[in-house]
Amino acid sequence: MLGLCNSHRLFVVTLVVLAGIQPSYSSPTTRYFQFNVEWKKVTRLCHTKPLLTVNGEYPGPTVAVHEGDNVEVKVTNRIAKNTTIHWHGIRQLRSGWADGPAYITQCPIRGGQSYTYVFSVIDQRGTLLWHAHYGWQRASVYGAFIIYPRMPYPFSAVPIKAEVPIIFGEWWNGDVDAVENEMMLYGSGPNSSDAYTINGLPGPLYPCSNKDTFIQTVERGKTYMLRIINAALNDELFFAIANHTLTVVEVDAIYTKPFTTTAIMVAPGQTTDVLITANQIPDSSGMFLMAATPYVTAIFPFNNSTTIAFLKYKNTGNEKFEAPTLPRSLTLGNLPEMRDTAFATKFSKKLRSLASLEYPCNVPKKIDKRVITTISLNLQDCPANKTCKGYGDKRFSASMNNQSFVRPSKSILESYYKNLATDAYSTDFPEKPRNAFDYTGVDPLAENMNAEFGTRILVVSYGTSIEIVLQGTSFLNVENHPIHVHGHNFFIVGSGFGNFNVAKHPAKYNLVDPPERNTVAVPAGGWAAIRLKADNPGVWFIHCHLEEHTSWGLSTAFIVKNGHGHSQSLLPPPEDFPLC
Ligand SMILES: *[C@@H]1O[C@H](CO)[C@@H](O)[C@H](O)[C@H]1NC(C)=O
Ligand SMILES: *[C@@H]1O[C@H](CO)[C@@H](O)[C@H](O)[C@H]1NC(C)=O
Ligand SMILES: *[C@@H]1O[C@H](CO)[C@@H](O)[C@H](O)[C@H]1NC(C)=O
Ligand SMILES: *[C@@H]1O[C@H](CO)[C@@H](O)[C@H](O)[C@H]1NC(C)=O
Ligand SMILES: *[C@@H]1O[C@H](CO)[C@@H](O)[C@H](O)[C@H]1NC(C)=O
Ligand SMILES: *[C@@H]1O[C@H](CO)[C@@H](O)[C@H](O)[C@H]1NC(C)=O
Ligand SMILES: *[C@@H]1O[C@H](CO)[C@@H](O)[C@H](O)[C@H]1NC(C)=O
Ligand SMILES: [Cu+2]
Repeated sequence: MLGLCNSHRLFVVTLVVLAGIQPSYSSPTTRYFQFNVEWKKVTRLCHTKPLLTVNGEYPGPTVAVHEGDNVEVKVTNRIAKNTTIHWHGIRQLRSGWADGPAYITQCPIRGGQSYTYVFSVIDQRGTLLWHAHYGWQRASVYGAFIIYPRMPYPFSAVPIKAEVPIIFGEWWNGDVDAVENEMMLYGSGPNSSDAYTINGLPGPLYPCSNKDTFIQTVERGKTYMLRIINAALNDELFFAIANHTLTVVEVDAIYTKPFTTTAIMVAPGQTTDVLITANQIPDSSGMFLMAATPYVTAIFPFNNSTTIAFLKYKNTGNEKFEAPTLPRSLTLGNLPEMRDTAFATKFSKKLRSLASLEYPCNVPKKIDKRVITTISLNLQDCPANKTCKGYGDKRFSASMNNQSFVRPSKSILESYYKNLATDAYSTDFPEKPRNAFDYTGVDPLAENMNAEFGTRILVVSYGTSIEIVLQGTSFLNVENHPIHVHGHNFFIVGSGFGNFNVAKHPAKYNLVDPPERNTVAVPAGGWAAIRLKADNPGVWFIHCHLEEHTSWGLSTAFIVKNGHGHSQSLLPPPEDFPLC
């Protein structure tokens, strides 16, 4: 329960205007965007610093397109560092060159250079995000990617008054690159952020932050759609609105069976569209709190704070935003406690694909291949002559099937496409753990927790129906890992706590209406089974969307080979494709 006392005064100066885009149905068209990656001085919590932005905006510009559109985004790098941009959740059918992860599908765009990402948005609709995919740049380089449907929404009988992006992020007072460099140098846990943000604004619960508060005005009786995006770097988040329920209608740009809830859990890389109806009677402030706070399973230090924003009812007698006083009674009973795994589990179990005639659930009922992989934290012996600042003066790392992934110095997609002889990667990623053990039951610190370094990836032929079982471990600590797959959506057919059991669990899978997503929050100390049809030729990154875990090596990739049909092969690379 979060209480606010009288002394919190609110001065609204910074208002991020993101709303106001209304759907309209048009024929497919080509939409052009110019993204300049550049520094911009930004102040939050009374700290002014040069922040990495797109077009000087924080969060970055909203990319809004219609289902079926062709998209061209010219990214011009105006900084001295390398960069890339990823269109998170966009399928990139046959256009893997435009996916974005550095050294997986492309070499970076160097300072002064440009690269135009060209792709089509095919059979997808809803809310996604875009973000930088180079180092920790996505800490501030992110924005909403909205795909308006060609058909009316399947869920709402009542008109939607407005659609409002609600983007969560994290703010560091210091230099984020330095935080990343420090942790990579010493193998330590990274410094946590100084604030969580809603649309780039921390809200009044942080020092020197009253004026940086997001306020959404609503009209009583009207229904709104919140397009909620978790772009935070390292934190899963709970979100709730005081005295209002949320009706979930879509996740990761896939319609769901609508259901009502008091709060949601959204992991980095995930999106959730909810409907809210302004059906409450506000007090004299006219305000209701919206809040996001971390869902924590880590033992690492984290910032246990809460970012808040407001719903402001119109025509309630308090129209002046200069200095409304928050009443003593303003409370947020809906927000779960930070360690409420029971809530997170209950919430994720409610998610179901819509599975209607118009929007069928094409979950593979039979599979050609099952891959079982651990997703694990690790503790690496300290190399000679190095200073290590992880637990026990060792280095923290992370792995899949005991491989801590090392990115090659040239993009895997380019090497693969050009058939370059390379020892930079190999295609023998183990399809099950080499040494079976009690994954979630081992004493976290008694074991040899070293991983091995490597760049082994998977290869499958076009059209393969594959199941991947993501098995958490108790090395160091059980943690919830949001695993993101590029180039494909997948179906979460099963999940649970403890160890996956091939003799027991597949019989209980949901093969009727499992949720379809691009990022799955694998239960802390448990497993999740995902199924996908590998129908997109290219090279696709699979990784934890907690950036600290990806930096430590919790990733791999898979190659989908060309099929034999005429539209089953990867298109050639664009002319301005960045080379190393
Ligand atoms: C991380 O936090 C520690 C302790 O507060 C501080 O000494 C250090 O300078 C920070 N590092 C970076 C890169 O901000
Ligand atoms: C965490 O949040 C609090 C606000 O509750 C803030 O004062 C503090 O500086 C934040 N940062 C860290 C690293 O704890
Ligand atoms: C909102 O809900 C809280 C309980 O969580 C209640 O005490 C309060 O009176 C409600 N406020 C309004 C304006 O309905
Ligand atoms: C957050 O952590 C600080 C320092 O450990 C503690 O004093 C405070 O009570 C915590 N707040 C919450 C909401 O847990
Ligand atoms: C440590 O580094 C020094 C200087 O680079 C080198 O002479 C020495 O052999 C190294 N020691 C080990 C154990 O690698
Ligand atoms: C992982 O690899 C390391 C390094 O080769 C090895 O020491 C360790 O035993 C392996 N662990 C498991 C669980 O396979
Ligand atoms: C940018 O990337 C290229 C290609 O990998 C690399 O050679 C170069 O050193 C990088 N530049 C910077 C400033 O990191
Ligand atoms: Cu993780």
